[in-house]
Amino acid sequence: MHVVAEFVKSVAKLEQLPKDRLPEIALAGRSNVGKSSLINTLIGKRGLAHTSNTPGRTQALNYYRVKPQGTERGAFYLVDMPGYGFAAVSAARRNEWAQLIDGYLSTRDTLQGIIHVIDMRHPPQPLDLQMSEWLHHAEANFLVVATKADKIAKTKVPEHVLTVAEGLHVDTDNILAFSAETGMGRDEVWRWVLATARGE
Ligand SMILES: Nc1nc2c(ncn2[C@@H]2O[C@H](COP(=O)(O)OP(=O)(O)OP(=O)(O)O)[C@@H](O)[C@H]2O)c(=O)[nH]1
Ligand SMILES: [Mg+2]
Repeated sequence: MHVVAEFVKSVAKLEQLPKDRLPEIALAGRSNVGKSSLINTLIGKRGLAHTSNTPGRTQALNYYRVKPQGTERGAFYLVDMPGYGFAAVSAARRNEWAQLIDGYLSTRDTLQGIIHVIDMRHPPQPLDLQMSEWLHHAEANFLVVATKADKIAKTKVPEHVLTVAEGLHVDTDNILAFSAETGMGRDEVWRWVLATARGE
């Protein structure tokens, strides 16, 4: 898929959200799991979304406008969010992020879908389950992306995906194995993103 993508803006307060009503797909997940890397892999531009070894890199809702080329498909936004569960930022800052994310997820009417990103090396933790239960409760359209597949043996990937599914109480049909390093799962995530952006 050839797309043109650009960083549009960084939103720290709900009043700053774009008003053009393009469809949006947001990335949620624990800090450092690879949300920003997933955006870069999808777009095929390494430095587009800022990534880091240090958790807490993404500090606001970062808007990327994506326009598929050579088709009638319309533009949409990928929205990179700060990660949850990062202990090293101050309680006040954590609270600010939580309010921004909660407010965004529960009120944004142009939000078409949410990608819940999980590091497949580790079984889901309580905050991950909490996010998953929130998605179910809100009847949100979501996809779980279990990433960093390159960090474990290929033959073990299905086992890890199953552990993630059980830990999040989701069906394995709603999970894709992914790697920002090898590009594993990229096409499948793209298919979901494009269909979701069209409201399918
Ligand atoms: N091996 C491997 N490393 C990855 C993968 N995805 C991300 N990483 C690494 O994991 C670290 C965190 O990635 P980010 O994309 O910054 O994570 P994030 O979820 O955006 O983190 P916050 O913005 O802090 O919430 C970086 O060092 C990435 O290079 C992957 O699929 N495989
Ligand atoms: Mg990030």
